[in-house]
Amino acid sequence: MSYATQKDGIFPSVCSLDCPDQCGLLVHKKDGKIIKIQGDPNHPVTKGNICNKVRHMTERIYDSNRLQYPMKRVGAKGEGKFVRISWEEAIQTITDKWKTLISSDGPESILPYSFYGNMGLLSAEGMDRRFFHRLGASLLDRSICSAAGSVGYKYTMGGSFGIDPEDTIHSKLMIFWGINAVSTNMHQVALAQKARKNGAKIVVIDVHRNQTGQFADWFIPILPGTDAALALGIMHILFKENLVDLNFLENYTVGHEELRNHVIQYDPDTVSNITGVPVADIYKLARMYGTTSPSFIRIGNGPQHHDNGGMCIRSIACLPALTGQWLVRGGGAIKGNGGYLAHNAERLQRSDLLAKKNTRMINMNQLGKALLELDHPVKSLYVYGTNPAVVAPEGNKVRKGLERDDLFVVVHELFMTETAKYADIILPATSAFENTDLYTSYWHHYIQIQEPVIKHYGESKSNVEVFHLLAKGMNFEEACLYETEEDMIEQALSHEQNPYLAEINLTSLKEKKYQKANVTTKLVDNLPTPSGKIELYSKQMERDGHPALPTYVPIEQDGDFPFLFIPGPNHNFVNSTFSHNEKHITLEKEPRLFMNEKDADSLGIKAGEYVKVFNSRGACTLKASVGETVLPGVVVTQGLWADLPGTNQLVNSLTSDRPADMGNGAVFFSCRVDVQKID
Ligand SMILES: Nc1nc2c(c(=O)[nH]1)N[C@H]1C(S)=C(S)[C@@H](COP(=O)(O)OP(=O)(O)OC[C@H]3O[C@@H](n4cnc5c(=O)[nH]c(N)nc54)[C@H](O)[C@@H]3O)O[C@H]1N2
Ligand SMILES: Nc1nc2c(c(=O)[nH]1)N[C@H]1C(S)=C(S)[C@@H](COP(=O)(O)OP(=O)(O)OC[C@H]3O[C@@H](n4cnc5c(=O)[nH]c(N)nc54)[C@H](O)[C@@H]3O)O[C@H]1N2
Ligand code: SF4
Ligand SMILES: [Mo]
Repeated sequence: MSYATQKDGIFPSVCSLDCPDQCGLLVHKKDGKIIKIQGDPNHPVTKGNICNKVRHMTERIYDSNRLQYPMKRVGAKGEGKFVRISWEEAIQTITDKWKTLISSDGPESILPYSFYGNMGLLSAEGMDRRFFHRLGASLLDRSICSAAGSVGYKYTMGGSFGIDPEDTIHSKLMIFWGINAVSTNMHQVALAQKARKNGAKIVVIDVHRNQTGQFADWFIPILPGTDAALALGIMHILFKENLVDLNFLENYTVGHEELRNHVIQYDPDTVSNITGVPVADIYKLARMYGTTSPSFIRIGNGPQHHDNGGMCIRSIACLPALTGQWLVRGGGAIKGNGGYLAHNAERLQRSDLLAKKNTRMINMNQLGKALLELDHPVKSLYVYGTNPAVVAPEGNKVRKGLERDDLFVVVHELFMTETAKYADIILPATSAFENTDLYTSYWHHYIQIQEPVIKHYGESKSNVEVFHLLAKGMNFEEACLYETEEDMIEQALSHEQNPYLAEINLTSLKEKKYQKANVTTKLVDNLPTPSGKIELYSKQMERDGHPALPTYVPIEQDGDFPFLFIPGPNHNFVNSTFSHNEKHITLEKEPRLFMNEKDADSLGIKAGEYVKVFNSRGACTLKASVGETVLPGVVVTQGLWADLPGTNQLVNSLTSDRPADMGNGAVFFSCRVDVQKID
């Protein structure tokens, strides 16, 4: 009997959220309903601990506001007025419209728009890709999250490969660099606590003294967008004071002599002026880094959401090589670890179905532009696993685009999100607990299978199920569009190019639930860079129009507004997920604007007062929190809040859609604003 049909018991599951920790879960059921969710005590990384968000996940699964059946719009776009329809009518309406559009405007007038609201490979990048490849729809460049940093890291290290986080308990120095790990990677913090018991020092480099800053032994505040300069300043001192591992540099890197000469210009005075970090602290940090082993850097997403984000991560990623840390257990860095668990994307996504179709690529960070400014306009948008009206930059432009009368919008969702309110047709989505799917972490080394633990909620359907129906409605005949979840998992796991997956298949996963990538080689013996070595000097970067050596490039001026605005994630939501759930809203209370006392004083703003935050793109209203958690000239807010009645808190009204230096990444944290007291 499947887990879903059993009324009572405890069943294995996986957290589907976009979070590096990807926990193994145990789901407790009574009378067919989930009554409790706990961390799997046997999972080697989860170790029985999960975050508060998911401990309260049952409140979301059974939230009375959850969407239960398909609906069609009866009010104006954005108004949120819908009536119930059948699945037959929904699929018929969508496929009729798409057939008409394909003959009048071509298939590229249809744009799928998705992200990782559910990290399951089948849900997020499986049957959807097959379907839209077959259709010949516009392609989406999914660049909103870590694109710039991933490209930057790849120039140095060849791909998404760092160390095994389980080894970091051996580290003696752990640097959390631009990551709010207490909120966003709690199991790395648990490992840090173990390391600290063994004598490790914890350093946090951030623009905001948030919960992770408070956890640090030493918190180093830095000005936004200047981290590459700090990394280069550390290199300057390491070379000058002979704290580098020449043996390692000779054997495992290219370009260390060029780098040594290049970093002469980044002396501590210069770097201090750029970063706001005092000269003495730059020396202290560099000497600590140069003399402590094993040292580990957990590179976060913050520093790469900037104009210079790719180069910044590329620069930080050079550091462990200078001190030879990649050969020490517990030494090195993690930016991402997705490379170890790379699956067979060709077989899963079937890009061959796209073969002779002449389509185009649209950057998801420029959705507003794509909806308003293209010569050959997008006529239909199919949204799943993301909430662009809240999370995408230039929010006002996005919402204006969504208002277009001639745009046919379908949204597949669990909740009436801000985006769903603009839909012509809304389709109800299952939660991940209702599906079969395959999960690979981008931080730890485990791969996990999810089998349904509860039945479908109302008439909801999974992404895979909806694409089966859409394929049928479009009269597509390819067998791969109708394959089962288990077929797809087998195909994703049969990947001769990835030896680390050798022992892992559908049967073994069904039996064991999670398995570790079988990493048998030393990372630096096996780097997928052009030279096979760590590229301190990168010819590829030169060919791509970047400086070949790590370099500090200032962020753009972005108007005359006095403050740099950092709108990052919060503790109790995951992006905008949970922003519609009462329990999580109560835990988080309301969005605040953290500002320095000096700035607040000069504007006459007192803690607890509401302020207007604005620039040429938009405005929002936030509650001021005054203190020393940010440097003067910097303001920080947390969370992607819903557009709740009586509020004005869509922070992406203020962010720009200009692309970062690499990977078409987003520049959420490189934008300027002004702040005004509200009388
Ligand atoms: N609770 C919770 N967990 C989450 C999420 C969530 O929304 N909430 N989101 C998930 C997702 S999709 C992602 S990508 C990750 C992101 O999680 P993280 O990797 O932690 O990234 P951010 O929180 O975006 O930014 C990290 C930190 O960078 C700081 N920062 C901003 N600019 C700079 C800078 O120029 N230099 C330095 N040194 N620091 C800077 C911010 O103040 C913040 O503390 O978290 C995932 N987990
Ligand atoms: N200002 C600012 N903006 C940001 C960021 C920031 O730090 N600051 N962070 C950026 C980052 S790093 C990211 S990754 C993005 C994330 O942004 P999004 O990808 O939009 O993430 P969520 O807001 O969590 O929205 C995911 C949606 O998917 C839905 N969903 C969940 N499971 C399923 C499913 O199985 N099927 C379907 N059809 N739907 C499902 C959920 O209900 C939810 O509404 O936001 C970006 N935007
Ligand atoms: S959100 Fe992250 S920490 Fe919380 S249960 Fe899911 S994977 Fe674990
Ligand atoms: Mo993300």
